[in-house]
Amino acid sequence: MNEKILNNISDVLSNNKNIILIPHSSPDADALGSCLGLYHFFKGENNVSIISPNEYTDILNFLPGSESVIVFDNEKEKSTNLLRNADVVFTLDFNSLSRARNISNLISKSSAKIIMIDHHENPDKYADIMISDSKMSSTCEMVYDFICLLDKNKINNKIATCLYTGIVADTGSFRYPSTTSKTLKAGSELINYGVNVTEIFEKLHNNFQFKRLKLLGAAINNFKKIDGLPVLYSSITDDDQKINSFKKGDSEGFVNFGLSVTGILCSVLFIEKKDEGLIKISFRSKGDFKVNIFASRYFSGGGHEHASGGISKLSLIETEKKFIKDIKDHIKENYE
Ligand SMILES: [Mn+2]
Repeated sequence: MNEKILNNISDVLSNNKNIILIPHSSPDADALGSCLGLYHFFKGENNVSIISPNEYTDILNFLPGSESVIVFDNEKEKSTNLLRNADVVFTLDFNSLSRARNISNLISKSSAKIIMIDHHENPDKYADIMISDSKMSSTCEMVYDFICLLDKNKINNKIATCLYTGIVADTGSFRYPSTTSKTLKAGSELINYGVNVTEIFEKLHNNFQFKRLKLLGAAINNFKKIDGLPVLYSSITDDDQKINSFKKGDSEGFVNFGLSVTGILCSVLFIEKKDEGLIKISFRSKGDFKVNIFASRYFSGGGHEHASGGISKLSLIETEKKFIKDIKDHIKENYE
């Protein structure tokens, strides 16, 4: 972060401001962790609120302060008023206003200064102050650096717990290629504030209902291989979800199992959403295979090089057919 940004930020963030923190829709641990980290940092000297565009998985309810998160879908009037009176809006862990769904209009109309902190590629230029670096492991690592610059002395156990959780979630516990020595150093420094490493691991990974295990079974059973390509794909049908009482976040991480197979470089999961009339798609990859390019070209999506999302409005069967053709074309064009 250069000095000019820091000066601008010090101007914007003098005390007693109305600050709103916004994660992307269906926030994950990194999005919510970065909001909550900043929430605890600013609280006391400012009026600060977190507004999530929609509901999120209750797995994240262990994060300190999560009870104060306002869900826009449930409290539209309150959220709108808060945004109307905001001096500063942080958008965290997303690169395009559309990822804030129904809030995006309110953000673009707002007279507040907008500060983006994010690690996704190709960010839109909607923010007054843009702190964007796609080489960073997580938004939480960036928020850690940001807080260290502003006032490291204010870091406490709550802030450290929120930021550490986002970092471990986005790096697969410090294993993904985005993990750098700086990431590990941030993790190491955060642990010094008394972060309970084991408890966070248990809450994130060993905290599910039995039905979610059965849903995972269905997803694993549905994996198929495309002949001659290092690609696996699976699907979760609407019925699979009904039988197993699907809740938001339940399928998180399922797609990664495809990458556990020797030689597989790309794994894809289709999730049928009959009520929304679409298929949600998760793409994961390793090595040179960049799924964000594929996702944006063929499935109106995007994200990180090795972890992206997309959608399809075709039926599940048609989507799978289209995918098989598209991925063959794409690999032929780019990798052969
Ligand atoms: Mn992230």
